[in-house]
Amino acid sequence: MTVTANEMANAIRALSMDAVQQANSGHPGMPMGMADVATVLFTKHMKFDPSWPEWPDRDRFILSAGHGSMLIYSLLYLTGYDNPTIEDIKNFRQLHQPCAGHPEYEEAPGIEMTTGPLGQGLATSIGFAVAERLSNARLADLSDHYTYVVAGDGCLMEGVSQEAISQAGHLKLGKLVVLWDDNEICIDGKTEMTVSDNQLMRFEASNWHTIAVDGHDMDAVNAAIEEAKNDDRPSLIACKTTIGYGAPNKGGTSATHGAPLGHDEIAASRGFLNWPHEAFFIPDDILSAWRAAGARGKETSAAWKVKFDALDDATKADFNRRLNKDLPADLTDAIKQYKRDLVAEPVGPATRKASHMALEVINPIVTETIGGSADLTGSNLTLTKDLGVITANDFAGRYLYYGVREFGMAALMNGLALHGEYIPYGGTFFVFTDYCRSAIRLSALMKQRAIYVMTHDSIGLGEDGPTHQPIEHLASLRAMPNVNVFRPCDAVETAECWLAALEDKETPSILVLTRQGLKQARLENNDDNLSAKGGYVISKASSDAAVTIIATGSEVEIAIEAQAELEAMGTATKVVSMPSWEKFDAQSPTYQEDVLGNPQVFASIEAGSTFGWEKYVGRDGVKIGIDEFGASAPASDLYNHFGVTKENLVSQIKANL
Ligand SMILES: Cc1ncc(C[n+]2csc(CCOP(=O)(O)OP(=O)(O)O)c2C)c(N)n1
Ligand SMILES: [Mg+2]
Repeated sequence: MTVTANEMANAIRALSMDAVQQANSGHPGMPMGMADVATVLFTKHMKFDPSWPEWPDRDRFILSAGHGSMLIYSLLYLTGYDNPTIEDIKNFRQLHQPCAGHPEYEEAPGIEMTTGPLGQGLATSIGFAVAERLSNARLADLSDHYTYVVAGDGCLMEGVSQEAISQAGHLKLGKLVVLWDDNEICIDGKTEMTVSDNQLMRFEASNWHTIAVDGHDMDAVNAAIEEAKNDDRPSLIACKTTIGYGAPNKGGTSATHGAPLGHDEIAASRGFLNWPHEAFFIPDDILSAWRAAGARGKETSAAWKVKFDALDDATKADFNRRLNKDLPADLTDAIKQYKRDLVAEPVGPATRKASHMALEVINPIVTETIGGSADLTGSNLTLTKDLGVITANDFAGRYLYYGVREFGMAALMNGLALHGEYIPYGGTFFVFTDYCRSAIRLSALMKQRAIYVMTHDSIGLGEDGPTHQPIEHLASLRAMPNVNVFRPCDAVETAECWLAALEDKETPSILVLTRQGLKQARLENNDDNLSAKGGYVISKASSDAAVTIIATGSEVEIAIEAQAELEAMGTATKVVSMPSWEKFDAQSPTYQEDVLGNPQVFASIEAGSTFGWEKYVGRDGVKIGIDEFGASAPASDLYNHFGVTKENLVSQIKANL
């Protein structure tokens, strides 16, 4: 007897309800409801090869409704990926096991990104779809794949979905297909309690193609996906489903959303679905049918490999270099030369301008950078000469105007990075990292090299006032694991921080840059990347230092002025520039002690929250900073008002000596 598509879908349902029951936690409703849609997608449309999960031209599958993780684990197991195994599925949600509560990037190939924060999978999928077009514009023969997304009601309610939908429609991302699990259920109950949007009209208003189908009618789903693939706009397929389909009593209710069905309901479901098999057992014929579906892509992937192998050696080497996240060999020397030039002829630009100058060196060499800004290009200074602009009709360029969509930008950047060949950087005002924050957190969690160019970094921006003046942002971002926060003090350090950010393959970086001009502090050449060490002595003491002042960014200048005054009074003082806490903390204890010394008084100065500086200056140290909101006034008045001055620094140090 031949296996039916229904039986194949029921294999997903059974694995999902059994794994959640065994873990005694998890979300059976979504995978049971979407099992039919997923079966059609994976047996008839998805282009993938479980024996070569990294195949660059594979279709990407993003489970934006990440709580339904058992859907993707079931699909990967059934279609024949090495991981997860059935044993892994039995260990769903256990310590050190790949089948984590929500899908986690790198836990198993086939999981293209970490999902769970609703809406963000959808927003990041836009980045995957843009990356596909970029690659297509560069090597047309080698990039021609779809990005499929499963999104729930929650994903569509999240604000970031609007930013993403709007940008995707504008860029005419025709190879993006979103399958919406239109089950009318969320956790608190029916969606009618909270939302009355006409979703199809919402998407249509943003230039999407939309279709509505019965998500349990596999022929209709198949036809809809076919139609979506052939439309040159991004497509939304509203799949009307029953959450927990197969559970005869709990199905259709939020009871199936996030809790085990219970033994009685599982037994009833086995009856309802005509699935008499014991837990975790998939009959051979059904498993074989799934494995055959998984093997569909083998020939296509082999044909792709033939095309790739036929490329010239230089093109192949460059492609592989990008995928390995290696940088072009000549970058380091170019930055060294640029630093020598700066030292030979010192300049005093704002560090945002210094970042632009560094990018003029970097972008012609590192041709995989994709720049952009959330409508602040002229302020963030992210656009360099040689970057063409990316538009709906031309993806040959390297600069994306993100519009005023900070969260969407950061999520999209993650998609560009995850796709494999690109290094995204994007700018906004530093104060609006708050808008990007959840996506920065995913960059860090997924170890993605996304570079955030955050300008207007303090009260130094002046008259725009407290809404635009970051205070707590440095401290709050330093608290986030696996993020480099770089706050360079001049053009030399800015170039060094850019290089360090690019070299860190598994860590996102935030470049925190000034609006106002800064005197060049680095006046002696050093070919080493001192900023990459996080902190170093930028101005030595005349003898054994009685005072160590640690400063970052715009306050290094003030620290050096204070040093001159203290030295003039006979107090040996050194200044440590510390552009990155994270990098400094990663150095050896000997290096750290050497830099900080053993003075009578430690002092820190930074135009932001003093929170955390006691780590370096101790509880009795001097901490100059700002622990309240800023104000609207010229920058120099603000520095005086908040006491971020040489005078205050010197007098507090003297009081502590
Ligand atoms: C940003 C965010 N907010 C809240 C949650 C918690 N949460 C997980 S699932 C869910 C409800 C989602 O409803 P829906 O997308 O319709 O999923 P379904 O119940 O249909 O499976 C919520 C609120 C989350 N994961 N992410
Ligand atoms: Mg729902």
